[in-house]
Amino acid sequence: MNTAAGGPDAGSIGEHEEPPVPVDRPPIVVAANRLPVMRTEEGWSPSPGGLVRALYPLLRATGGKWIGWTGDTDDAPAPFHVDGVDLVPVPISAAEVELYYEGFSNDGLWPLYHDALRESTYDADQWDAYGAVNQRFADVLAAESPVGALVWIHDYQLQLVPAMLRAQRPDLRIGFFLHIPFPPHELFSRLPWRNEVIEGLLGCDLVGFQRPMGAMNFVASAQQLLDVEAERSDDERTAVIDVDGRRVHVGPFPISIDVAEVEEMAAGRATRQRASQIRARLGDPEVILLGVDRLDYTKGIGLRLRAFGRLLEQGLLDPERHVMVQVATPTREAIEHYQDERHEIERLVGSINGRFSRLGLPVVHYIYRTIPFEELIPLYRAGDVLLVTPFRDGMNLVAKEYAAAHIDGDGVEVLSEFAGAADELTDAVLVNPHDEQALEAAIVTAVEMHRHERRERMAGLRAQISKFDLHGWADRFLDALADL
Ligand code: GDG
Repeated sequence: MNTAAGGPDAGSIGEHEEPPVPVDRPPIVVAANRLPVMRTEEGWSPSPGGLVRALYPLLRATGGKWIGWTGDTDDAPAPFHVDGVDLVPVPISAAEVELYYEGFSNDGLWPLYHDALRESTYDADQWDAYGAVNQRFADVLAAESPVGALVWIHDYQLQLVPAMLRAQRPDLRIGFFLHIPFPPHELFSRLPWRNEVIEGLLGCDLVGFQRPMGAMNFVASAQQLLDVEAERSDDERTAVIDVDGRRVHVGPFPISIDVAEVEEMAAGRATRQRASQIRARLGDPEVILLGVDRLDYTKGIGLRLRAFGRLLEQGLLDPERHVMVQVATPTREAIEHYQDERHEIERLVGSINGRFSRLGLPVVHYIYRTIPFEELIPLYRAGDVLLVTPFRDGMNLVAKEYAAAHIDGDGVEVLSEFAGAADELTDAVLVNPHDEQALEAAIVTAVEMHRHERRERMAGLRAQISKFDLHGWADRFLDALADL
């Protein structure tokens, strides 16, 4: 997961009322690249992030564990407890961070799984390190998982773990969830180690994806590469694959956010005051257009900046009435594609501001920092139009957080069809961001939308996210795994 799949937000586990955990659940063991803790001056403290908050109560109540890397390469502490949960560190060396994490995972798999938006590096040494780290995770899981446990492995860094674990512990029920898209076979088949990755995932009992399309892409690749039998459901959303007399279930499990938590934060008086203060600081514009993303080339930040610049140029937006705020959180800064993307975005911000800003009043406010979650919520509230324009995105939690924060019932989202969130958030202004004119038109539609329509659409977005929140997502996956 990236930034704990819920972002580097703040707050500690246990502050909110925890949903009841079914008492008859077997122990749950989670494996993810990162452990859900950060080192502070007082010792380890739970990392902020929605996923952690959703899973922690389940682990605590079932006597479960979390297995992952601490983020430090210089030591691997013995297992420890935080907030009543056992945490088991997996050591990763500095050389492995370069090869397994920055290399194979983030410079090989990440671009390939996102429509091959950048060229992937396929390097045998990186692949070997990926295999070695995956084997280490599998060994730790095999040693640490109680008999009959449900093991839930997360994301593209750990795709070989399921088969490696099954080889040692056939008694376990093994589930895997991919937070990013699974590409169509034509792209996936570029991967020199494509068969090994599919074989790794087929070690599962249950493989979950964000969208039905990802699930079906995976099934198609498994059939083409390994000649396995698969039975698809009539609606083509789920399938069962036969592997060595075992049945591997495949389906969509779209992730969500902790809606109640975001609403609670958004409802405070301090948030309201801060939102008005932000608006005043921006020069009291009529419309604040907002983007919040990791600075990743998949997120389409440049696309929306260019569209904003063109609309100013054509006079369809007015720098005195419309301003843009773009929060771009630093990420994977050691990788060249990310350095290039940052330069391009900063060049665009500079050129739009040079052209359209007034003294003391930039037209694009660009923040290249991670800001605290308590600061992000008033920004969401202040934002009149949210721009979510990825070329490809597993889900996009920002699109859901924005709707949850808009307890005032107002606000519009422009949302790329290529984000997983587009399957559910059909009340957003959906757009193909590759189409320059369509993107401009979508922004204008959102900016000019009548209040009545804005409120209607926001009600639709809010109803949708309340139906399926993060706790429901975790329950649905674990129930499906437990029932197999
Ligand atoms: C992967 C998939 C999928 C962002 N900037 C700041 C900040 N954030 C938080 C947001 C949100 C999270 O980070 C980003 O959510 P995304 O959905 O865009 O996630 P990715 O990092 O790309 O992660 C994605 C996700 O996994 C979950 O399955 O949705 O498709 O790529 O929560 O709030 N948080 C704070 N400061 C920031 O500056 N505090």
